[in-house]
Amino acid sequence: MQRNLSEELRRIYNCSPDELFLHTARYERLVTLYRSRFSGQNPAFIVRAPGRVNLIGEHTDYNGYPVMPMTIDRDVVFILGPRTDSTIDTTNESLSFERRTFNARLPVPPFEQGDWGNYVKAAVHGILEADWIDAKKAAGFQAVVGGTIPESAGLSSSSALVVASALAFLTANGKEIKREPLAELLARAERYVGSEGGGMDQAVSLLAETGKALKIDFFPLRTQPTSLPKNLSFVVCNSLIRAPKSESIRYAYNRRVIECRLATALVAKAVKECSGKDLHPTRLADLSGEKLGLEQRTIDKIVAQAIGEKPLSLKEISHHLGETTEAVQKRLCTLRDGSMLTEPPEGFKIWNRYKHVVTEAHRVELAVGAFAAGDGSAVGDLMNQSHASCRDDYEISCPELEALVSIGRELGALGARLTGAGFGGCTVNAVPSNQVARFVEGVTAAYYHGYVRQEKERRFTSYANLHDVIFVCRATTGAGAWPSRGDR
Ligand code: NG1
Repeated sequence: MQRNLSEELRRIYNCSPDELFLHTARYERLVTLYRSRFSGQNPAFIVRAPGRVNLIGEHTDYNGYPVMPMTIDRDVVFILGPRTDSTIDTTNESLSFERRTFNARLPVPPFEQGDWGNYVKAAVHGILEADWIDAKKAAGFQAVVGGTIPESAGLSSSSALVVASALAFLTANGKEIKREPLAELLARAERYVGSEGGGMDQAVSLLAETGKALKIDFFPLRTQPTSLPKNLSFVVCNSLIRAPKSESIRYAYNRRVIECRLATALVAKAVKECSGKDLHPTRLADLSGEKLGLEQRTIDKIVAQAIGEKPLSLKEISHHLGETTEAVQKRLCTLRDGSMLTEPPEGFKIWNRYKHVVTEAHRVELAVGAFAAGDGSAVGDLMNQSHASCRDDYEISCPELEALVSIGRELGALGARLTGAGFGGCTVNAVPSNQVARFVEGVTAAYYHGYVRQEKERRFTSYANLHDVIFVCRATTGAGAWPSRGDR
């Protein structure tokens, strides 16, 4: 009995016997919790979805350009049983998340903004809307949910919750869906919570392979497992600045999505005026040098000449596009919930966002080569360039991330950069494996025991265990579901 669970976990985490012991104890604790919260019943299934760290390719996914993340050994786990009615009843291991119950029937109205239950609803709503499960007959499920991915830290805890919820709902209904279409559906489904995210997180959580990074291309989704350079480790350091996608950060994230949409329209117009090509792009990658049969440099020059490098007001953008401001707002600035993104007072920074996306996409392609060649120092250089572009052109860094990146480089990281959406969250550092212990010690002294204690007026999140804020990434398998019968 015990062997079944441990064997499954050994396959997933590919870890030492000591760590396996801890993983097994965690799952057993969740199973016990299930029994105590659901009047002694035994669970039928276990579902697990990992978080991720993005190595390179930031804010490229929603533009149709590639990314290169890897999973981490932190995840969301559901211990569940199907129900005979349509109720979905989820209770969290952590008491800071209240129990959430709803009906697996359309429509699925959201809980209040920011509620954790909305990520469960996002998955269920997406699957029902796609008609993958008959909305009139869908069975609900009851589950205990446990998570070890730091929240609001750019490590994709929200998407792991969406992926796990989807697998729980599908499993409870005896339904299997291929990974690629599921990842594509869940990328759209997660927008239910109000941010206009891309598809990286759901794809890597579902399609990752043990010990490998995953190069992901979009529209259509394609993945390529990529070996990591030998003797190179990736260390995540949490800045302890929370970056939740609510309020100001959601605006900042959505603003960049809209700036890229505006850039797409402006670039298409500029290329048309120059070459006569009538283009109907959906996203920036539809206008890449490769797609247009032109040198990227040529396109960049056309764009710079046509729109300039300064921020543009909505009025100026409308003028370039030959449309009224109302028409541009409606066509390009409308968010999923139907609201309009308000114009930033300093204007839309079209050129800078465009420049970041195009150069970052190129860096991902170069990184594929550097990974294949096992060239750690080339990987590090590309990560450093990526960080500079994220900071200067995409403007998603903050003083704490800057401090942490500098500390990382001073302590021997070949590359150090912010990872994920930015505005706080984590850095990822490429460190020679034989220097990891020294690196972790150094960052702990300089950042967690130094910077964080000195900068008292900043709002750092507290932590119980240093291993949760600075750790080496270990790529686990992608998400999965399995029967828990043998684990009773
Ligand atoms: P995180 O770091 O999980 O907030 C977000 C988006 C990704 C991607 C990155 C930036 C969601 C669910 N995820 O990730 O798709 O755009 O930012 O590269 O919105």
